[in-house]
Amino acid sequence: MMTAPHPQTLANAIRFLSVDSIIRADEGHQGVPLGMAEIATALYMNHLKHDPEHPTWWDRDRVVLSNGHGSMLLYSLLYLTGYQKITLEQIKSFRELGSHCAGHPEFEPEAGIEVTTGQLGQGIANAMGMAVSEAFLRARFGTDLVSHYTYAFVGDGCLQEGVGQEMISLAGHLGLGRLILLMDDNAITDDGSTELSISEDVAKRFEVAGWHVQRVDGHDIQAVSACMATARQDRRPSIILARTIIAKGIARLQGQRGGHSAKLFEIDAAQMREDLSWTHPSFEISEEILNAWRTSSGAGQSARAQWVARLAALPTEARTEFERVMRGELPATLEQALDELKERLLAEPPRGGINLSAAINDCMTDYLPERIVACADLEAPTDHKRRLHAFTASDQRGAYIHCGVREHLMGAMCNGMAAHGGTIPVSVTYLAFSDYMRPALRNAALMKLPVKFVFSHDSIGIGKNGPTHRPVEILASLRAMPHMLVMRPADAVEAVECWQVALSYKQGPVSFIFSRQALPHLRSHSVATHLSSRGAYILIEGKSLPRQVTLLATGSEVEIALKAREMLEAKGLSTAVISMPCWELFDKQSEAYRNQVLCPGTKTVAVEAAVKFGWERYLGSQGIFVGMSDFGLSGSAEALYQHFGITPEAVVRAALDD
Ligand SMILES: Cc1ncc(C[n+]2csc(CCOP(=O)(O)OP(=O)(O)O)c2C)c(N)n1
Ligand SMILES: [Mg+2]
Repeated sequence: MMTAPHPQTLANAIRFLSVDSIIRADEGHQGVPLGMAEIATALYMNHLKHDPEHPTWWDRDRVVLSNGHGSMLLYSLLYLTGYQKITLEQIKSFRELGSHCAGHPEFEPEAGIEVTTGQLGQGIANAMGMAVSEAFLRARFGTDLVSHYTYAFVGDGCLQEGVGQEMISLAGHLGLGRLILLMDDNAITDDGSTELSISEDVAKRFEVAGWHVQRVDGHDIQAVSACMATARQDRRPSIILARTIIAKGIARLQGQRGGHSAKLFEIDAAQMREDLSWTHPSFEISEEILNAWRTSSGAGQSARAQWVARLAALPTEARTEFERVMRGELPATLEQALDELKERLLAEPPRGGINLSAAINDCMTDYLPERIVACADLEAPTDHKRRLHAFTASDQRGAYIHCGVREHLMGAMCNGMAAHGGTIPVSVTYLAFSDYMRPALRNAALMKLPVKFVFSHDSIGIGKNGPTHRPVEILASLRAMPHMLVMRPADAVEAVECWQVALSYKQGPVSFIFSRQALPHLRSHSVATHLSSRGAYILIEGKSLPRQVTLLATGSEVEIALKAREMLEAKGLSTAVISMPCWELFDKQSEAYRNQVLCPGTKTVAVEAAVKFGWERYLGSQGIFVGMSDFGLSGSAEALYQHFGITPEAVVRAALDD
């Protein structure tokens, strides 16, 4: 009979796997796996509810490695506990092209990687989003189906980032008691001692925000484990500041600046083997150690079996609805409800673009209870709350989160919600402030998460606020983002169509670019055909064929193009107007369709109240752009459109220009 290995031996297995992999890869960050080996052992051996054979089980605890540079910690744990995708071969190919064990963890739930990390600060904000989803789903479906914790490993760096403070503040305010941070409190970052750059008491920041704070020796497995048990019982979000020594185990580097990622050599590993009395060769984990790790998830496995039985015992209707929500399937009735909304909106006076989105969201409220709107203190001008209730510390059924003025956190939180599954996060703010959430936008695209980002006040038509509020270059920068759909609807019908496309788009995030000013009804004649799904289409063809002029426009400028067309037709020039709500979708259409729409060889003018960057691909060398080449100014929409020359007359002049 095998004797159970000492927990310290189990922790050392993480150390050796990590060091062997980093030496083999010739680079990596040993500081975290060596410093957090005991903390991770306490979590996985004694607390974590998971089933490596069913890595995407919905009611599993979530684990986020926010200090993503320490990726070998996570890969070691996934291999040791038996995640099928993380084999020893994968561990050996750490940092190689195509490996599941990439330099930093890359979102792959089937492999046990809950979220992409590497940009410090993102992970803990994602973790907070996961805790929001869990609380929201638990409030709706009950603890029989939803009852899990979110644990995040976090270092000094994540807590120096501004987004970290935004997270501390809002998670405390919302009372997310199932969120537990495990801090690698080693008082060292890349540059050396944290005294170089920070002097406040970090724990106090958590305390004043209403967190449950504990301090412990991070190398004492039992003590850390006891803190975790206490944290789980506390109703507040928790942080365990676990005092650690960076790179513990490598004599030459432990506690030193170089512990973070200084190059390791075979001699370091040999020395560590001697110091820790480790007799196994590289990459060899003895059967008894592996067995202890592999059986550690036994409690999780039986929890899952009981959960499966509870789910199966539910009345069919309740079970089907829970499964629909968790699979991310839309209710069958939604599409028709949105189709009917088009007619209703057309029967009403024109509204601002953002108010159209508000009406669409209000319609969703009756069909899509899993949709959660997060807004950064712009409820009145964006109007996406309506019948929704606030998600608060005392009532977590609410589907509207008052994020306060914390855009960065809002974006990253929405990413975490989407990665968790079971909710459809919608983030709402002005386009000008999207820069404050840019890392989150980029990570959503990188992970291909289906987050809906709604941006209002999209250009110079926004009332009299100054240039800080007038984005001109941001649209182009979002269009440069791989996997993201950027949609700028021109009227009510397009707005609904774009939302319909967005809701069923699962391959990445969608950014909606909505105007503040009213968008006239332009599509009354063709409501039945879903034209926006092709990205761009002929809104109106020239009166005689072949056409001579092609006008391209998006959003609020489609109206300008239509007025210009009237003037050009009056001069005898056959002119078509192309509405282009989504470039990414249009670029995927067949060449024949694109040629039919763009009619290469005709005089082409594009009009958009933003910079030209990117339009070259449709304009070729001969086409002309009417738009912005500088930041906006204060003044009314009418005055500014005149001032910057974004008018039907300017479009006509461009079309006539040889
Ligand atoms: C946003 C961001 N800025 C900078 C870096 C580069 N970087 C990676 S790890 C690190 C030091 C982080 O310190 P800490 O979290 O304490 O990790 P430790 O050195 O203790 O492992 C830095 C600056 C990064 N990954 N992300
Ligand atoms: Mg540190």
